[in-house]
Amino acid sequence: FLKTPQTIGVTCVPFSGGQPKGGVDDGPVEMIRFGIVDQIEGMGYDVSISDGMDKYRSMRPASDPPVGKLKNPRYVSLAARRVADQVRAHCASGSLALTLGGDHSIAMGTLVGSTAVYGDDLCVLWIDAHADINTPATTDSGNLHGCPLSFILGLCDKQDHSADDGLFGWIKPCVRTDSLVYIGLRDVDSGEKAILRKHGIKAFSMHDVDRYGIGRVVEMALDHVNPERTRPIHMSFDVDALDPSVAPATGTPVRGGLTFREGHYICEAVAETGCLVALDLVEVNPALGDPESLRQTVAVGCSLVRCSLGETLL
Ligand code: EXY
Ligand code: MN
Ligand code: MN
Ligand code: MN
Repeated sequence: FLKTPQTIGVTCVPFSGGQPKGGVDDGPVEMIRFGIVDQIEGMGYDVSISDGMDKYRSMRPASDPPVGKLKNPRYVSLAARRVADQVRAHCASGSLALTLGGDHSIAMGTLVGSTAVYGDDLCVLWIDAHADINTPATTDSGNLHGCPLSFILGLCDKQDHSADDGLFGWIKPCVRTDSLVYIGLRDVDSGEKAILRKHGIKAFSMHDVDRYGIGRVVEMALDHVNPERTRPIHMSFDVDALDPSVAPATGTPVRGGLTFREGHYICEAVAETGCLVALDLVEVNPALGDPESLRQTVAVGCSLVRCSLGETLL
């Protein structure tokens, strides 16, 4: 694959169906309003933007009763499928696919899209307070933003989520468990811990960040999934990986998170590999908190994106 693409393909996904709080669907428009597109162009990239971002809202089915415990299953499936098409198109044209969420359930789509082009050469960095690997059987909340990885890795029982004539049947397992690594975890459900253990999935929690420092953690994470730094990287960055003092406007904040610098360091180190082909920035919820919390969270989201695309301090 071509290292460091010169074109960025942006997909805005105003979607909140993977969790119960309104407002996360306004994440993309706030980041656009803050100037993320101009900022990226200012760095010398060509930017193309997927059309029809308004369509995501109007895709909500009139009736969408739960399937098992899963909430809004049809809406999540429809939206993620559209995300997959848009991300696939950007990757296929050689662009780096930048997806602005929206809640993290949309990563079902971004990963189907990126792996459709890069296959299982692709590796995944998941930066999050949460593991987002509940299956339809293990989820307590039924919120699909806590589940995207179980679909992508193929860990769900077929009956669980295909009950309603294969609602998520379009998601074929497309990432191997040893091609995924986490950084930032600190709120993992017991069922998720069992899944991580069973499949030997590599995860660096905040405990590891405390012990080794972020520099070593990122190096170890990359060594695990990308030892030669030759595999394309998809980074899915949930803004709640950051400490709530840094990114307060998000739906499921958990204290004890990454500092401002630790978050940015991850992005800078990934940019240095030259291997980034897809980036998700999700869970910015402008409706939560006061105007200053909103401004701070949107600003940090935009600066994480810029650093991932190569902005440096000097
Ligand atoms: N593990 C919890 C659940 O499944 O409901 C919380 C998930 C929060 C997911 C956020 C987006 O990263
Ligand atoms: Mn997440
Ligand atoms: Mn999270
Ligand atoms: Mn499945």
